[in-house]
Amino acid sequence: MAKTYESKDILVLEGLDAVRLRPGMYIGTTGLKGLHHLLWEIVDNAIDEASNGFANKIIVTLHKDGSASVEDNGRGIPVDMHPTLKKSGVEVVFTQLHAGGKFNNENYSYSGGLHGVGSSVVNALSTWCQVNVYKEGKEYEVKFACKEDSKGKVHGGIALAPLKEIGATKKQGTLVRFLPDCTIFEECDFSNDIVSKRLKELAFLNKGLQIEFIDERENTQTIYKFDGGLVDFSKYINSGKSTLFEPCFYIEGASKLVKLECTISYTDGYNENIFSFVNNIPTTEGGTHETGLKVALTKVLNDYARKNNYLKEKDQNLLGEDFREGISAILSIKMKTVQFEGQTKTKLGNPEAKTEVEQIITNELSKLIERKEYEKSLELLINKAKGAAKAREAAKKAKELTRAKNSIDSSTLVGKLSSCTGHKAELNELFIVEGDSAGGSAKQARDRKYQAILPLKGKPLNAEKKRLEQVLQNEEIRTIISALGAGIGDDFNAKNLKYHKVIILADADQDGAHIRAILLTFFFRYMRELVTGGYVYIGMPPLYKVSKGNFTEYVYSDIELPEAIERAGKGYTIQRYKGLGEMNPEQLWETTMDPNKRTLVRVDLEDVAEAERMVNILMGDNIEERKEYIAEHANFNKENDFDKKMIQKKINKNIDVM
Ligand code: TSJ
Repeated sequence: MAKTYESKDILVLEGLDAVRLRPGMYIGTTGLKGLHHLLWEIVDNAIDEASNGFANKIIVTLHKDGSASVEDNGRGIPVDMHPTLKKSGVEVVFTQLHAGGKFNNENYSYSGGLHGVGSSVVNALSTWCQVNVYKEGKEYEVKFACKEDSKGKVHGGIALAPLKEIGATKKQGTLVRFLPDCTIFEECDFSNDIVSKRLKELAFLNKGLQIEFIDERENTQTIYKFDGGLVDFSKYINSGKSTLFEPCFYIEGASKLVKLECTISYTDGYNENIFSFVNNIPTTEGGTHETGLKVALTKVLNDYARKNNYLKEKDQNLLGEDFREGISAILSIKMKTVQFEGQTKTKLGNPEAKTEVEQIITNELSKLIERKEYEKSLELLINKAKGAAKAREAAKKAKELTRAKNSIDSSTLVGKLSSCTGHKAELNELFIVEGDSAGGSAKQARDRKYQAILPLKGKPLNAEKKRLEQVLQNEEIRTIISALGAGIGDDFNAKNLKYHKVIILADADQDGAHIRAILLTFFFRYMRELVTGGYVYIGMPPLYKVSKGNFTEYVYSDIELPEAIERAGKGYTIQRYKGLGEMNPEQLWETTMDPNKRTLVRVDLEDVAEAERMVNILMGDNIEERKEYIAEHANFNKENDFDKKMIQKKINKNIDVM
């Protein structure tokens, strides 16, 4: 009797053999991602039950034996007999592969895990799988496992016995537990990090749904439940940033084809952050639904701006990009048949999604912004967009300006530059010098044939935080761009460089380090080839002069001082330089500018990384981190990490002495 059941089943299960034969076709990869796919498939089914209003609680457990289980408090998978297949609904769900070639249709993405692959696929790829259904006072159970046939071939997902009623229960719902087959997956351990992140995201996307995550391996239990849904998600995403206004805009709506939820908020930054989802799946590459949102947003806000006199009759409409500066939006839509496209199949392709989303958001947002409580928010928003438009215009002008030919001679910007007389770029050096007084000394000291001097007044602006447009508006920066003559951004061309050595000369203190870091960050962001091509150098001014009689030695770091003193012997004197400005032109020439004596450290990409870290801390948003950094470094006037590295390079003779 048992034998008949088994053989008949193996016949039916040929479909599941196909899954084991080519798992990649069904779950994309057999790596860590594929492994988690199995779990998401089961979780998705429970989420569906909740979305349909039949469950409000899901428990996901990672067990010590490597298995995972998912339980919901829904209606329970149907247990009655399937009329033609002659088995219970539960068995059908776990043994019948989805018909219709869902996963080999080109229009569908089977890879990348964009939608359910069917619980039968999970079953096929598991060593064992157990399902318990709690329904109408009764508990049912069925177990599946891998089995070897008479020819020694292994089949997966075989029911060890038909679904059985095993007792009475007060519970209601479905529990599925499975152990992924380690002979199929390269990686067999579920990641607490991946699972908790996704479950939290799902809880945000499904307002009010309680998702409990238990990791028995680590003895942890977390409950995710967000009654604010996307609004809570938005707060979470924006935490740590300052927002332009509170609360965010929240839109909910539906059409025949699409159900939609959306939040729109703004930070005081300049980045565009739109997070979108289709059927709870992140669409990182965007797609038609995002386009719909953008079109609607631009239209509604332009209309509002005009109606409320933020835009005068003569003014042009603001552009979409203006309204998206600093935006932080979340769009979640649900629709039946979805087409995913793009490199990672995370881009929605359905054309109707654009028109539907555009329509719903246009209608709902228009209504929303008429409410008095949003008046102030909209004023801030529109003024920000107008600022973006202004910057956009300015950028255009600045770009034209830097593109202008012969800018090095004709531009008034280079007024402060003392250029050199020689015309061989390979030999020419541009010294960017901190402070007018040091700049003055450098001008007197230099060899005017091939050395040009550009004094920097204050700290040039932080290139990391601002928009390109703002960077370009900074006078110091524009002077540098003009002086180098090689353009900026995409237009940069090292062939046009007027100087093949760009030497940053700043004091060996905290301010000097800051200037070095800012300039390096700027070069790296906007003239990358200048750094990668090895054109940028750091000049090393001495910290001390040790002398006795006609013995003189310049010392460049505290570490090297004792040795120099020893060399000088009894009766030495030490002069400590507090800055470049303290040196007379001769000394400056001798110590930092004379190619025969000076030390130049060529900047490499590691230096840039360190510089960026420093700039981020010093000019970033994290006040605590900045305080810590300053307390640690500035108060004692010690070298910072960046300068330490430079000095180490010099000591290691890992330098280019020119
Ligand atoms: F798919 C699955 F088996 F992996 C799975 C399904 C896993 C988990 C954890 C939960 C579920 C699931 C399925 N939860 N709830 C349901 N509901 C149904 O399958 C169901 C129940 C009743 C009716 C009905 O029309 O009465 C219809 C359905 C689809």
